[in-house]
Amino acid sequence: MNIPLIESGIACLTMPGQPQSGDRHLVQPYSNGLLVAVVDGLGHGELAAAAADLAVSTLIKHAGESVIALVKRCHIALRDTRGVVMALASFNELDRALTWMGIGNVEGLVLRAEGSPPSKHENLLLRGGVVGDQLPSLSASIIRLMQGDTLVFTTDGIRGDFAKDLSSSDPPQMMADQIIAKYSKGSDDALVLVARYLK
Ligand SMILES: [Mn+2]
Repeated sequence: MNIPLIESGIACLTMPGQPQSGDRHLVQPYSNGLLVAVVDGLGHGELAAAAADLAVSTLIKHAGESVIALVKRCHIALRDTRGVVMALASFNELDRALTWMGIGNVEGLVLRAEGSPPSKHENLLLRGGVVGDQLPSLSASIIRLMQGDTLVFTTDGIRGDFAKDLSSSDPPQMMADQIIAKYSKGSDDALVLVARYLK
């Protein structure tokens, strides 16, 4: 039987008083890999959501390209919008590796499957900027993956200290639900994406 590349979990909250969230996520397979991302449209409500939707559709269309190429494509596509911040990760099955990068106010880590609690983790390299407005110089990092390693991406509606609570033995959806329940600020849209490498 064909084992999927990842098991994912997603949880989100809309800022109180707003008709819709400006936070989006995507999980998009491509040949020999899979792209995941969280996108936060600047501000709140409809215009934020429109910018985030355009970023997501651009990423889906070109999912197999490098994360640097993807950010550049989004930057061009989003010029007439408010812009977004985003975290991107591309799982490459042939290399058993993850290439990732973050632009602006997002958080990301990979929780290692091995080792006794507290599990070790690697932090996403973040650069300041806004996709669609002001891009930093782009550089991605690559890390090798072991079966059970778990990627966590959050938007800035989640407090940054969630890492201390994570257990790599919890199912991804449970992890996402627990992070949003315990660490959402309540003053912004919030989104958590968890992706566990299964191969
Ligand atoms: Mn936000």
